[in-house]
Amino acid sequence: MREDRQSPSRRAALRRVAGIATGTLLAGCLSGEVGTTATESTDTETDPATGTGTMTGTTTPSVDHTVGLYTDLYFDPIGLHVEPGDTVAFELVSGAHSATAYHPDNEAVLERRVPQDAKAWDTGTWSETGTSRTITLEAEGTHDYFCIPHKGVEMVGRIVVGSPGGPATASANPDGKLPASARIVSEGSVPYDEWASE
Ligand SMILES: [Cu+2]
Repeated sequence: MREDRQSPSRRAALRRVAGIATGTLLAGCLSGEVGTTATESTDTETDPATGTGTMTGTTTPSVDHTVGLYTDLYFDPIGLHVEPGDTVAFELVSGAHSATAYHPDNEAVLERRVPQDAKAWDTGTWSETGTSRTITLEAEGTHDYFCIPHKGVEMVGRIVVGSPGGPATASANPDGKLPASARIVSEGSVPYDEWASE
């Protein structure tokens, strides 16, 4: 079901907007597992009910990679290669989305598609356009993830941490087509437009 997606030129325009936003709006922080707060942030408030950090200032921990979340229902890049310990900022460009690992502890996950030693990383669903939620990925292998509201319309993504491996490499993602782990490693990043046009 790709009919809802807009033209490449429109997406390119959105991505340019995303680039601007990346430069001006700095990320929130939600590092590692949900409930932890980045220790290097001095302007973070913690909700005592959930322990979830909420960024209130304009500084951010260092971000190694950025993935955009779009109201046309895709992650861009759809495939990303990172090193263990790298941080990835998920930037909400438009709409309301989440980036949620296929980990049995996360909502609506029927099968594990992250390495056995991976934490159940999840940004949660949010709608504050222009803000980011950041995770740190330690567990080496292939991490598939999805958007909670839009998993049913193929809003899925893949991050390879270090070398490919784990259950995501053993079967096709049940919710959407994803680039092979080896390709992600060789290209470093697979843009959504490029992938969708193949
Ligand atoms: Cu979504």
